[in-house]
Amino acid sequence: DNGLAGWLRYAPLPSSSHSDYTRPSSILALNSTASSPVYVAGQELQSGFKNILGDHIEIKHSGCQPSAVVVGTVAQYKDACGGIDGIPELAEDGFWLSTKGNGVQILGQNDRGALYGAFEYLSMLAQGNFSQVAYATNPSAPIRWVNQWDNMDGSIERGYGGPSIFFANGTIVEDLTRATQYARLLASIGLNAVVVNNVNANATTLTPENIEGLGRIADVFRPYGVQLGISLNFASPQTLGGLPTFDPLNSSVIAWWQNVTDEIYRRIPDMAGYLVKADSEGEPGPLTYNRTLADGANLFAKAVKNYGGIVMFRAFVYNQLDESDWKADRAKAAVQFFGPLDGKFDSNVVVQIKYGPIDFQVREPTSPLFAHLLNTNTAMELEVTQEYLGQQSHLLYLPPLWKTVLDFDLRVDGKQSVVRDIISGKRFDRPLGGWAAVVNVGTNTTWLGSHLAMSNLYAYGRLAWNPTNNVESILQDWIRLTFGFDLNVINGITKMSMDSWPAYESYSGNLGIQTLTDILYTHFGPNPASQDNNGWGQWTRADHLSVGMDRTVSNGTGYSGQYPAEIAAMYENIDTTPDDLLLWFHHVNWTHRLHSGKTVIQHFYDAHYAGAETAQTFLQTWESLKDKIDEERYNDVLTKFTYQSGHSIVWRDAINDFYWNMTGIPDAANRVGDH
Ligand code: GCW
Repeated sequence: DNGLAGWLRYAPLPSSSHSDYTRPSSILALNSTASSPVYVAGQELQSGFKNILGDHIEIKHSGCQPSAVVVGTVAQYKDACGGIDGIPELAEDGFWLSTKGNGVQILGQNDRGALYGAFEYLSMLAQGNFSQVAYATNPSAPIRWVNQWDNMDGSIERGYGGPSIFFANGTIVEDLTRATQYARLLASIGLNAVVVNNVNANATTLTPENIEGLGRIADVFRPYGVQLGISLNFASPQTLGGLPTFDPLNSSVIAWWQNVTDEIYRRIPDMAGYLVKADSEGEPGPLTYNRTLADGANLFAKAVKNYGGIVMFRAFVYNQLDESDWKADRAKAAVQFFGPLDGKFDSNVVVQIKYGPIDFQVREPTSPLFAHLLNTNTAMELEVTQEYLGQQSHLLYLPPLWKTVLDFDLRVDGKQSVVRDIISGKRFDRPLGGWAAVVNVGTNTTWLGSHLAMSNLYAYGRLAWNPTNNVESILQDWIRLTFGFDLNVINGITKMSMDSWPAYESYSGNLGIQTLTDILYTHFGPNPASQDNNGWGQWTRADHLSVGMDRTVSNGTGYSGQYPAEIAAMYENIDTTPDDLLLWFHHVNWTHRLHSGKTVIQHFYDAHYAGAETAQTFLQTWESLKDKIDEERYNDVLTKFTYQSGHSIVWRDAINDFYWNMTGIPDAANRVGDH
């Protein structure tokens, strides 16, 4: 099936493109244990050579041949072949790749790093790149995780690629073939752990039978260097364990968690750690007992500490609010809850923070919490699954959106404080830190529900490895690996993908008003009325005269004051607030003029027409690629673009009509309203 392999297709290269390459004498994989990543790397290289180049190359596990492709750890290489010059000190999971001279050396700092190096080399071959390289590369941060929101019954919260590859009927599925294939895909882009169950966790995940099942998942992940993580339900000691309480400071509760943790590590000695959503959206947590969120996190941190485990504790904590209070603001919640706890978390706790202060919207300012946790490990949470962003029915290449946050300089203490350097641990000198993305693949053979959506997963891994990577060149690597070398295909998919986020933003929510999807149920399709008059705090405060959330200190919710001084000053002042976040920070008349010179309302009208028009071009571009892409994938994607071209017009008209009805302000181009 064309989707299952994702970007690991190893499609044959035309023989003209490799006429002067010399085939290696053998593959030397310096570990003969079948479950080791180095062994897997050897197999992977063999299959790559066979499929990409048509060469059958023998695998060996001992000896040392200069003309071989050698894969192993630096230490294994020293034992087998003696020393090697010029390799700098590698960080955990890093690798050295040299194709100079007659052989190839792929040497990892650890087993997993060696496998990453093999995949990088194979990616070069698959793209017809035979250049001579010699370099060391290290990941930006140790934590490069995937979160799956899979429920034990096999459904997936906000999953658009079918039911779970891990769970069905309350337990772990027998056949873990897809879990194995998933681990392979993740390893190929340097990701090192998967939290397999939903953050809205079911306590029954921890029954002895299910721990055994999780152990089987960990067993199929392990050869790929992928660790398993588990989401916890905070009330488990009570609901599963039968204790009268789940107070995190109660000794029987502490003992209960330690006991479960010991059981898990008996079966899964390399379990990565726990992910916890507590006191959020109805989930239980320490606040029930007047304990702090840090008390809650540290409970688990202590339980996993001796096993080298870590606790990802989510900062997504907020309360329902009353819109009649002008100063009420959900965007302030994370800093209010977590700011005062800085320094109170154990060293193996990482606070996992969504990129923006609300919830994966089409545009948000950087979460100010990244500027408040100077003595706490942090990670950024992204969404590959396109919850509010079209649910895989709309093309949306996400990395340009992610970059607005990753590259943002928060200017903590007046010094350069780029978010990617905060989560890597560099800026505040933290030992841990990194990345989590909600991915939500399912049993659909496209994984995410759409072939083109896989560029987001691919790019997530590449950015977690190196967030300074160029998002367009990452995309083009993915296109070549997935669809081949035809220039029309590469240029067409590149253009559509790079246009996709601006287009979606244009025909959904503009100027930082948020996405304007239905927020009450589906998170899909236009429903601007759903934003206000409820407690969710995703308000637009729109009426016939004015729109936007006043988040200034001087007259609004005070949210802008949560940023370090220079950033706070920029957002506090309407003149220095960028247009694309105007309505996030300011409440203005619909006739307010943007920096662009347009009024707010006219910008809405125009953007919706322009965005929907761009979406029409996607369908045309795709149709122009008809003979250059296999029928199965061509037709599958065609269906998506046909849908999107129509739905973008639904969006356009729904939003424009809604605000025209509200304001009565005519469209200068006369398209909107009763004609
Ligand atoms: O955006 C919301 C989603 C919920 C999700 C929650 C969270 C898992 O709509 O489905 O719950 O965020 O991130 O916890």
